[in-house]
Amino acid sequence: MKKISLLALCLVVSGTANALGNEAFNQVDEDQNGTISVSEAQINEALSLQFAELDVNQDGVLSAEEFANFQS
Ligand SMILES: [Ca+2]
Repeated sequence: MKKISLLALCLVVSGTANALGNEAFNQVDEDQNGTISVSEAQINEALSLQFAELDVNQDGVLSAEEFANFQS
């Protein structure tokens, strides 16, 4: 629960600070493979709900660029 709260905070701040945005991305990208899968996105409800919309190229995973469009 503490981990999710910290993540939410990072996501809120990510709109104005790119470094923190990258930190949020790395936290969601649990296996650190550079993309966020559907299961990884489930750590954050808002992210999970927006997943299909954020996946612009429809490849089933979110890149850092696609994740940057996430609005928490
Ligand atoms: Ca990943």
